[in-house]
Amino acid sequence: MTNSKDTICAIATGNAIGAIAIIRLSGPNSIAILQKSFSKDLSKAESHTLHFGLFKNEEGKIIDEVLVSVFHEGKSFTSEQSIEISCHSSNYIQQKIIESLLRNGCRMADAGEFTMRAYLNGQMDLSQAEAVADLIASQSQLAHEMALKQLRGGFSNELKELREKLIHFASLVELELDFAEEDVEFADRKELLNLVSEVKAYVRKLSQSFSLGNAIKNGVPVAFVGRPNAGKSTVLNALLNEERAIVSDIPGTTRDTIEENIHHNGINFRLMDTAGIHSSEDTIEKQGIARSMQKIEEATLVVYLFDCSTFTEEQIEEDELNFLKSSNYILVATKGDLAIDETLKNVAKLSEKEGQEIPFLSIKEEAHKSQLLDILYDKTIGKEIEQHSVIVSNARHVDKLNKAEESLDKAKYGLESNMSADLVAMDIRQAMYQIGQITGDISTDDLLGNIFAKFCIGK
Ligand SMILES: Nc1nc2c(ncn2[C@@H]2O[C@H](COP(=O)(O)OP(=O)(O)OP(=O)(O)O)[C@@H](O)[C@H]2O)c(=O)[nH]1
Ligand SMILES: [Mg+2]
Repeated sequence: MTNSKDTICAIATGNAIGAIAIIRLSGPNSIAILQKSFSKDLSKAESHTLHFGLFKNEEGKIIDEVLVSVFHEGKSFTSEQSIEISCHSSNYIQQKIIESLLRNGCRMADAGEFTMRAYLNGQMDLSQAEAVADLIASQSQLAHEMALKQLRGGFSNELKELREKLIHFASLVELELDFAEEDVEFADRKELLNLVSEVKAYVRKLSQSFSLGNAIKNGVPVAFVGRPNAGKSTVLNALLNEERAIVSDIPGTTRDTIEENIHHNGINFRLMDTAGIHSSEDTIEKQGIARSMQKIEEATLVVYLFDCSTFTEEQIEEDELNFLKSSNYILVATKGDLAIDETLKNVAKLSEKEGQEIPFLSIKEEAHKSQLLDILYDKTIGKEIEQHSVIVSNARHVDKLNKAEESLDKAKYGLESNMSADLVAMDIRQAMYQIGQITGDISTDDLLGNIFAKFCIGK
């Protein structure tokens, strides 16, 4: 566990190559330690001021011209006295500065220690601290918005309020236990039942948003599947605007799966082009087809593409039976430019039978690309995002929420069936314990160690 009396330092800008790098210090001796190497006097420097000067090693040799930011205790990210040194981003310079700082009394920060200190010093709760990591890792607009929302409070405040109310009632119920002989009821059972139901509903709403949160955070896997020559690779290339996959009129062109990311409506879609599925004796093709099957399982949405100019209903039925059955899939007709009246009729018939609209794609139509992406969005994110104003994206949180819900269920049952106060109180306490672990009102060294070890050094 961290000792906040130490002054810690680390490179905050990772291994990124850029014009400048930032080295961070936090702890009671930050200014004093830097002062030993810095050419300007910082003894009267006010908080949030910048100072340009020379960073020198112990022999007085100039290492770099740097810009130093000063933050006083109570006014920094960690709430401790802090310094940020902006230097030129040569690895050599960074290492030399770190060496001097270590020699002058700093120690290297552990992974996530700056954020852990911010949490321990009450600057943020635990779920907000975790949001710092999410914010840094965010790769798409919605992932960024979600992390930012959580960093600014998100569902923590509401959870805290509900937990406070539960604490109040749990203590009343426990008080009753002290007067067991007298058969008194301090906690109004009806009110308590309402509260337990309210908390349970909220907890459930949060945990149900997890699949959406996970999709926003980690991207949505979408598999393009179908028979050989259906036009799967052509569609992938068109969406990516590059000749990523080989396209040819020889059936069985794609042997391996190809995965690429594309952003649409703030979401990262992981597109997977797969080998055309049919019965094959070719060993390599067979392996490719096995991979296609695996991708079908991985995908949140499977896009089944069929050539509208050659398909038969029997073929599609067979494929639905063979490999689409347990997946969430949509049908898409390709080679729309080759469609004749009869094709249109056949697809319309199929569409009616399937109970879904079947869009036509053609490489000749630029507009089809964004139409397909809109469909992917609607079928995966679109409906759900309207239902969830708060979104959970952290697996640890959802685990605690599920456990809290279990205990609340028990408490609810206990209240409804007039069970003894001590049993009800125990279930409520258990729910509070789980909720408290999300916000960090309850934390153990192990829990914190686990969470912050996943951070990088310098965060
Ligand atoms: N006219 C027309 N031809 C298309 C269209 N899309 C694909 N094709 C042609 O159909 C053939 C097969 O396309 P691919 O994209 O390689 O098909 P695939 O589904 O990836 O095939 P496999 O990798 O063999 O499973 C190629 O000759 C493409 O040029 C389209 O919209 N219109
Ligand atoms: Mg292909």
